[in-house]
Amino acid sequence: MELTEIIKPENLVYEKPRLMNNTPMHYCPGCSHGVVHKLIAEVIADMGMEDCTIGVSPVGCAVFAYNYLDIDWVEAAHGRAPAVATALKRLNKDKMIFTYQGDGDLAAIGTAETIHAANRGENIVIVFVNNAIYGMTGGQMAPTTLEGMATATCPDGRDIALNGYPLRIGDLLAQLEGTCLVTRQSVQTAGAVRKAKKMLRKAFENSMAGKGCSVVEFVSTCSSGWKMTPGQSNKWMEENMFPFYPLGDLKNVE
Ligand SMILES: Cc1ncc(C[n+]2csc(CCOP(=O)(O)OP(=O)(O)O)c2C)c(N)n1
Ligand SMILES: [Mg+2]
Repeated sequence: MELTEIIKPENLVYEKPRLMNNTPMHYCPGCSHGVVHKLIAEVIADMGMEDCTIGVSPVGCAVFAYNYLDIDWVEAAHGRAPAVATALKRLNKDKMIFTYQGDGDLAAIGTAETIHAANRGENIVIVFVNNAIYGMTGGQMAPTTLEGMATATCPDGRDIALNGYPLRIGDLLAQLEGTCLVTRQSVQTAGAVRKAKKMLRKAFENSMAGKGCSVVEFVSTCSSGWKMTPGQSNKWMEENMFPFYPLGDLKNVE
């Protein structure tokens, strides 16, 4: 768009995505989930796929995702979303299918489902919100919790000797032949949101082009679980999460 077009008043209006309804969100201030929901709503609408997309919602803080976005949804048991999505996509090849999962869901309880769906090259999108913690249940340690990071179940910080190393499951998924795109994004700045949206769209396009499994990881905050203000969380994420979970594409097969 030309600059003269961009600055026209009608193009400067910030609107709520059409697919987001008026149900008040239950997310805490500063939580990344709401922004990720917004991006999904925008991408689906931009692609004109609102009537043929099915989301698979998780157990975790995003359990009510189906209340906020007016598309079709199936609720999966904790960790089982990629298995449910596999069936949905195989039976409905013309539909766009995605899972929406937290790190406890994707990298702990559903590790097997995640790895095997990705390795089978299922034509689905896996949206992975990595806040390094079990948010919904009170901030317990997850496989993704950083070394030294305090949680409800490791108040003195994650101890590698006792709890093992944090898991970069995105890197692991990128090694599998069934994945065509594994990208790590974030939504803490306007620039990050724009980049993330671009990659999310690519993931959805891949799934309709039958290229295999696409994974979009969002390095995220959990102000309540981390016991920080939203501002502090963003800063902490940039200083601590990004060095261990660097943003960018881990795999992007054209
Ligand atoms: C099989 C199973 N194990 C454990 C639980 C309890 N449980 C519900 S949500 C949750 C943690 C969710 O954490 P995560 O997936 O990281 O999502 P977040 O809330 O952080 O977004 C757990 C352990 C469950 N519902 N089912
Ligand atoms: Mg989590």
